[in-house]
Amino acid sequence: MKVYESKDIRNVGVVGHGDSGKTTLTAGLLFTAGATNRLTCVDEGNTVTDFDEEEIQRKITISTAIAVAEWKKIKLNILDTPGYNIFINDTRAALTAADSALVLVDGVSGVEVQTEKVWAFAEDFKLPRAIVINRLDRERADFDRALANVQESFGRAAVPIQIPIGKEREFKGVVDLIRMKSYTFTPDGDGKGKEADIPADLADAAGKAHEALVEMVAEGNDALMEEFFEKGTLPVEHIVDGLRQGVREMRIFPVMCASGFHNVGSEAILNFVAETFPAPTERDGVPVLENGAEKIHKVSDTGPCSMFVFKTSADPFAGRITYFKVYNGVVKNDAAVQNLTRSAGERLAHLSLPMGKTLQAITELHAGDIGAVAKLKETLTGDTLADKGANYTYIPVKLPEPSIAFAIEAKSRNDEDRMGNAVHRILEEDQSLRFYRDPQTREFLLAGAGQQHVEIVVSRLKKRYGVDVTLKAPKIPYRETIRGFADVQGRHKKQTGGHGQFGDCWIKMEPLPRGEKFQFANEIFGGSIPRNFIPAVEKGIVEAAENGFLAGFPMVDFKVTVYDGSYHDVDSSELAFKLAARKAFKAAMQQAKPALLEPVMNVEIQAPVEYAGDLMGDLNGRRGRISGMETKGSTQFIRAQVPMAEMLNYQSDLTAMTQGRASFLMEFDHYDYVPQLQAEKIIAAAKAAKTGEEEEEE
Ligand SMILES: Nc1nc2c(ncn2[C@@H]2O[C@H](COP(=O)(O)OP(=O)(O)O)[C@@H](O)[C@H]2O)c(=O)[nH]1
Ligand SMILES: [Mg+2]
Repeated sequence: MKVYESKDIRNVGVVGHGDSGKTTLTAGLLFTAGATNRLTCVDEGNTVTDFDEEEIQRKITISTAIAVAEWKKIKLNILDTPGYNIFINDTRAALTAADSALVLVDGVSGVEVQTEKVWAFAEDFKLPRAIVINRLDRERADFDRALANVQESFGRAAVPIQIPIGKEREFKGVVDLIRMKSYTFTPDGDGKGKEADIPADLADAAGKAHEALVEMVAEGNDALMEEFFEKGTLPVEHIVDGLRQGVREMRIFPVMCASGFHNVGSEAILNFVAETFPAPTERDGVPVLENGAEKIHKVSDTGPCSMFVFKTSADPFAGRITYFKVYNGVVKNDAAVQNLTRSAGERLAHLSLPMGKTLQAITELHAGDIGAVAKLKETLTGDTLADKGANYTYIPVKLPEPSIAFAIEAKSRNDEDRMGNAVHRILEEDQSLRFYRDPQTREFLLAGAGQQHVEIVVSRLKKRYGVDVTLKAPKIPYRETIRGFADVQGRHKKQTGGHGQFGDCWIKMEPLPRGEKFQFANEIFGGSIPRNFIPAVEKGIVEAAENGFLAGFPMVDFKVTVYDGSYHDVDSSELAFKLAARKAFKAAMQQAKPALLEPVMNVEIQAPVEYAGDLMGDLNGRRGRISGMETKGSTQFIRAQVPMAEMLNYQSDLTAMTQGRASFLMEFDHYDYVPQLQAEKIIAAAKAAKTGEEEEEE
């Protein structure tokens, strides 16, 4: 592969809602640019960028893939990203390597929930962007309607630089509003447009759209504005220059048209990307940390090399593959570099370019370029690799915490032994997963952004590492507490042969505010219990409280005060006082109105507005309390507090209710009382489980 200089590189993120045609359009762009020798297809499972076996089987992009093409001497690194809500974190992480974004919008559905989300990511990273209204060949696809929708969401800065020729099945080309020419494409052909004059029936519409574009371009540039007032129009070169400036300043978001599937529009998109999107060195720079202070580092070819790792994949054959963007200097094959994040040395043996799953050897990579290297020992996503002299680190993206957890259970002892290791390897490539052992329920929990996310891990465990596990809903970490007061005696007395056992204590028990856990106070005066036995009393209470009273869950938010008791010179011992305290605890619980507590989650749902009513009704049924509502464009945000027990199947229920057009986030907020009806069921289930256990033990 050729080496390209920084100014000739374009890193483009292809983003959009799931099924807007990102992978398909990427395939079209690659074929048109000659990077592949045929037009590949998601439905046939042969695209460059959906190569993972889970992706092929499920026909969706799970993780960002990178492909390289050359167009007009410019190197394009295309980042094909996921668009489904539960994989959208990967898109955010991958966009750190992009310098611009193509935002795909379906010609039928218009702007969708994830379109808004990826737009916000691009906004965060200050990425210049253009919009492609795609899948225009579909029945009921409508460019004007989709455009109106785009402008409603993203403002009038979204301005067409093309309009479509033909509708639905007849969609066969575009009018270029800059050059005022038409380009028609052979459906399923080479993606190259045939230039001609604008068809007569589109002349009016094209004229108006051209004027709107020229005005928009002139608006941000005084010289162009003057020229525009004088001549009433602008020459093509000035429109191109003005557009380039407007796009970089994020004042203009050009809108284009395509059918990725039939490879209509590809050449025009490639031309636009090469001509208008910025090279990495033309952007403001990236934030870095140097000596604890944040500053902006301008991307530059000179000086020591420095790279940011934006992705890691666990290839079953090649092992770990590290994807990085060079932000400074020139990286040579076989370079020895420092991992500044982990203070470890690494060697970049077999410096490569990623082309989907294949790595192509390369001698060097210039600032701004994207590379890959296999078998680094210590390096993970978010790390900085650098040569001596570059003492700054890049700032890793913060991903949200997982919204759903499942208990995973190995099928056999053999699987159990290998499970942890295999899960950790998968975690290396996906930092939005969490794997931990619940200290209370002792279950292994695997947490991710959604059910499918976790299911994919299970499938990978089996296929890649031969580890068989099953998923179960996690046990809810209930707690027990008290709502009332108690004042009781606990007395332990046993006379067996020689030495007896004697302990006796009086305790008061009272509730504490939520979250205060446990307090113990000693108010013994006059030595009715000798001081050295007081810790045993506390220990007895703590141990008993660990196993609760109602259903075996740990007790929280209560205070115990020991205030009286008695002892025996010979028969009293620590053990005897511990047992006395246990008895006191049991007696106190009878009086103190024990209650169950359950975790309540903060839930935020994002869905198209038309589902708002149904979703609220559903939340009501889940004992949810709505805490906020907000509409942004056509998206409804609902915030609510819902008991965790009611949210175990929410992912699949939400998908079913909204045809997969909604997403949600969930995190723990607080503990609250379980209502009577549910509490009875939980207590009954705990009793049943306990008798079962005892029978088994016998
Ligand atoms: N009719 C039509 N279907 C398309 C087009 N682009 C993609 N598709 C289909 O839409 C589905 C999703 O496409 P894909 O490229 O995987 O979308 P992504 O999720 O955005 O990557 C696949 O079945 C494609 O064949 C298009 O331009 N026209
Ligand atoms: Mg895709």
